[in-house]
Amino acid sequence: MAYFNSVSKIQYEGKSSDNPLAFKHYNPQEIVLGKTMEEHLHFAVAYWHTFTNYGNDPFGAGTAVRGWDYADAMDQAKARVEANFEFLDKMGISYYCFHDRDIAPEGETIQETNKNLDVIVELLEQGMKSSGRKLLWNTANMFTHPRFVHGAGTTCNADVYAYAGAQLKKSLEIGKRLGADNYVFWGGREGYETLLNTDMAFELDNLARMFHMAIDYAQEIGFHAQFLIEPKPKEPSKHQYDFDAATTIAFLQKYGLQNAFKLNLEANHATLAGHTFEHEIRVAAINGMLGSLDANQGDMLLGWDTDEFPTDLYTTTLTMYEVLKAGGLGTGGINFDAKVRRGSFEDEDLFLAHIAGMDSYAWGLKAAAKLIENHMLDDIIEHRYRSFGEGIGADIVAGKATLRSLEEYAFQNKPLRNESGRMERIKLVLNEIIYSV
Ligand code: XLS
Ligand code: CA
Ligand code: CA
Repeated sequence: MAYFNSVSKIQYEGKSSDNPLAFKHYNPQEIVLGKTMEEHLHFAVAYWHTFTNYGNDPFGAGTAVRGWDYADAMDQAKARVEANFEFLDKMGISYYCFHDRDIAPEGETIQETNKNLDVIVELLEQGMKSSGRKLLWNTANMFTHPRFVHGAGTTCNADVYAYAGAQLKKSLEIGKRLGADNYVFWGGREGYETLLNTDMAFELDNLARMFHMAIDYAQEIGFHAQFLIEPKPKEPSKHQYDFDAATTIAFLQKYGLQNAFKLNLEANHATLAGHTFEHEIRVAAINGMLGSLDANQGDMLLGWDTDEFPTDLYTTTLTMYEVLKAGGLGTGGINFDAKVRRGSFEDEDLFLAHIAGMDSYAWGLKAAAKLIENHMLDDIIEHRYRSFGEGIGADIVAGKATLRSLEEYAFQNKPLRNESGRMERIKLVLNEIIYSV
C-alpha cells in the first residue's frame, strides 16, 4: 500500500528551481573531491521521528495524522515498514536507522515482544532485499519503558540489568540478520539525578561489563557492525555518564573498550554539552573514534533536545569540513535524528524537512570542499604554528627539549612577540565561501 500518493520521487533540479519538492543542492551523482555526494553524505532516515512520532510534547497530544495510524499495534507496525520503504525510495535515501521499540510493539513478556520483532524484522528484511536499502544502524530502546526508571546497564536492580541484557542480545541478533553497518548504544537512562543515592563507580563498572558482554556476543554470532556510543550530557537524566566525546573516550579507555567502539555524535547533544558540533567531531577524529553523525540542530535559546532538521549552513559547512579532513565517515553516515515541528503535521512536511536537511548538508559539503581546495584554513594553521618548525620549537616537537634547555633559551631570548589570530577576517572569508556556493 502507498502512503505518500501526493508526492513523487524527489529529483535534483538545481538552484534555479522553485519547486519545493526538489533538491536545489543535493545532486547524488555530482562529484565533489573525487567522490559522489551520495558517497560523502550517506544519509539515513530515523524511523522513530519519521514514522513513530506524532508530534506529542509534554503539554499536548500528537498533531500528525498518518496513513499508518491503525488501531492494532501490529497492523500499525507492518504499515510503517511499507511507509519506510516508500519514503526512502521517494527521497532517494539509501539508509535508515531504528530502535527495536520503534519497529514493533512490546508484548506481555520478553518472549512475546521478541515474536513481534521477528514478524516485523522479516518484513524489513524482505523490503531491504527488494529495494536495496540498507540499515545504517539499529539500537535497543532501554529508556522508554518504566522498568528502566533507574537505568538499564547502570540500574540498581539486577533483574532489570538481566532484562536489558536479554533485550540487547535480541537487538544484536536483529542487527546481524539485517546486515546493519553499525550498532549504536545511547544510554538514555544511564546517568543519575543525585549522588545521595548513587554509587557512581559501581554503575560505571556495570555499564562496562554490559559493553564487554555485547562485544563477546557479537563476536560469537559473527555480527561485525561497528559499535558506536552516542554521547549526550543531560536529558533525560540530570547527569548522563556519556557526557560528551571526551568523557566517553576516557570511559572507553579506562575499561579497555577503545578498540571496539567509535562514536556516534549528535549535533544537538553537542549544543547541550556546551560544544559546537565541529568540536565534538574533532575530538573524536583526533582519537581515531569518529564513527557516524546524527545530524539535527538544537535551538540556542532552549536548554533541551529539540532535534530540529539541520538548516544552519555555518554548522553544515564546518561539520563537513571536519568530516572531509578526517577522511570521511567510514561505515558511518548522516542520520537525520530530527523531527518535524509540531506545527508541521502534514505528511508533505516529512519530505520538505528531509529536503531541507539534505540540501543544507550538500551545500555544506560544497563549501567545505572549497575550503579544502583553496587551502585557506590549512595555510592559516601552518603559518600560525610555524615557530615549531625550527630552532627551539623543532627541539620541543622532537622531544629534545628539557626545562633546562627551555630556560636557557628563554633567558637569552629577545622580547617575545605574538601575532594576531585574525579571527574576524577568517570568519568573513568563510561567509563569502558559504554564500558563493
Ligand atoms: C536521544 C538520542 C537517541 C539516539 C538513539 O536524544 O538522540 O535518539 O540517537 O537511541
Ligand atoms: Ca541521536
Ligand atoms: Ca537528540
